[in-house]
Formats: sequence, C-alpha cells, structure tokens
Amino acid sequence: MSFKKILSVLCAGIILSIGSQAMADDYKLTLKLSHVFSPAEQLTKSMDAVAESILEKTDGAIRIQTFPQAQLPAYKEGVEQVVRGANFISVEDPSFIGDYVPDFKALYAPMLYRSFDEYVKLTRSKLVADMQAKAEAQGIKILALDYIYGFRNLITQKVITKPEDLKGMKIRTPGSKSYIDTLTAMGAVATPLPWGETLSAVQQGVVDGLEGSEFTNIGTKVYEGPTKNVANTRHILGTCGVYISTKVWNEIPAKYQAIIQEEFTKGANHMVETLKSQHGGVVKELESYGVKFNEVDGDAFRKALAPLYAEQPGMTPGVFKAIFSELDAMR
Ligand code: X3X
Repeated sequence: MSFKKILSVLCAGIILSIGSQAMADDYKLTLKLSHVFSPAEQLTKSMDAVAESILEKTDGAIRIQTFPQAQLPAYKEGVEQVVRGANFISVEDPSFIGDYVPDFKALYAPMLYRSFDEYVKLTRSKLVADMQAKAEAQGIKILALDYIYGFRNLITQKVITKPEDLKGMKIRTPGSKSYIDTLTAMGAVATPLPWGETLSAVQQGVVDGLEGSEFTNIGTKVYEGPTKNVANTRHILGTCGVYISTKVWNEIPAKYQAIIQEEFTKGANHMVETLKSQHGGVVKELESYGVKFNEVDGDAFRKALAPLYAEQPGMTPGVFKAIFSELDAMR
C-alpha cells in the first residue's frame, strides 16, 4: 500500500474516532423505569438512587425516570414494553421472563433457596449466564436479577401450619403462572390480582389472604388490615430483575453501558445487604403492630410443591438438576 494510501486510511480513522467521540459526547437518552413497589419500600428507594447515580456519572447523558406503583405498564405488560424495543426498563421478578425463556421459571421455583446469598451466588453462575444469553436472543438484556425483597410468606387471618389448612382459601398472588402454580400446589385457591387491588380485596373479603415478604408487609402497611398471621413458609424468594431492550442497550455508547451496568449491580448489592440487616427489626416492628408469626410443617409443604420441579415445555433438559447441583455445591 502506498504511503499516500496509508496516510489517507489513517486520517479517515482519526476523523471517524473524533466523530464517534463527538457523537458519544452529544449522546442523550431518557429511559422510563417501571415497577409496582410503593415509595416506602427499599426497591423504590434503590431504583431512585441508582437512577440518580447514573445521571450524575454520565454527566446527564442517561436520564432514568422512575415510576413506582405500576403508574406505567408493569408485570407482564412491562416486560412486553422491553421486548417491543421501547426506551423502557422493566423491574419485575424473573418469573415474568419465564414467558420468554422458560428456564427462568426454574430459577424462580418455590422452596429452592435457604438464604439471599445462595440465590445471589447462583445468579453469578455460568448456568444463569446461559439463561441470560437466551433472554438476549429474545430481545431482553438483563442488568440484574438480585433486587431481593425478601422471602414470601403466607399472610392470612387464619393460622396456617400445613397445606390442608389452605383448602378453599383464596390467596392473592401476582399474575404469573409461577405464583399461581405454587399457591395451588400449596393447597390454596390462587387468586391473581395486581398489587394495587390487593389490600382492598383483603379488606373486602374478596380474598382470604395474600403472600409476601415482611418488607412488603411493612412497606405497604398490610399489617393495618385483618390479615395479622404470617406463616413462615418462605415459599418463594421475592426478587426483581432489571430488564432493558437489547436493541436499546446496543445503541448506548459503551462508556455509558459500563456505568449503567455498574450502578445497577452496586444497587442490588446494597439492597441485599440493607434488607439482611433490617429483617430482624422489621419482624419486631410488625409484632408491635399485632402481627403474629408461626412456623409451618415445612416437609409437608415441600412434598406438596415437589411436582413443580418437573421440567416444563421449553425448559432446558436437566435445568432443575443443574440448579440443585449448584445449590448442593454451596452447602
Ligand atoms: O414482579 C415483582 C413482584 O412479583 C411483585 O410482587 P407483588 O405483586 O406481590 O408486589 C410486591 C409488593 O411489595 C409491591 O409493593
């Protein structure tokens, strides 16, 4: 190649890199972030803190507007916004990703985890990385999976200790099949409702109870209603993921992608540690409001839930075996 040709290629390269730098410097993006949690709940505070940090660290280039309490499309509809390529971040539990990648229903199966840390460690495994790759192939970039809001327990008027106690009881759940199948297997009449309709449904006796974490109980004031008994089933580890369209994500300059990813990762770590430290105090505060906690026949509930570890259509063969193997290796 002649010297003149080399020089012109070099100049073109320099012009291109200056151009892309200029584009990156002029780049601005506003994303709407939607979730169902209330202002008093840690997830809401964590999302607001992460959005603020990203705005600051990108010098105003990436603005994330947060919308709590399902003000925007949430649950299944929120994930659909992501899949459609909207400038939208959906924060929902992984069961809603299960509609696109069934392996996430296995990750969110009942009575798998004994602690927050076990789940967090599993989300860092190659097994889950492979699941995330499948989600990306469906247009969903997963920025986090571990915005844990606590083990979900039964919250009812009647004291529940075993599956038979739930016979005929209408228990509110979120609308994903994972919850409906779980509460059905536990012996209840699963009654899916959006969170926004739940407390009034409990108050009016439309449902006999609900299930949720102590952080939900205290953060949304469930304890003010008639359901004062908490049965420590710990049947599902309540956790949220953070989901953005791969199309939108791939158009964000790499330097901003790195900041976004780092801040959501840090935000989840902070939320996990915060809730671990707060749980004991939250239980005592709920007890001061008249809430009573009771242990349950864990073996009976585990037996009732065992059929849910059967692989569902679309799941990777052996996915449950792989999850159990990862968890056994941690214990
Ligand atoms: O997708 C996120 C979770 O499934 C939401 O669970 P839900 O609908 O029981 O709401 C939990 C509450 O803490 C919301 O305030």
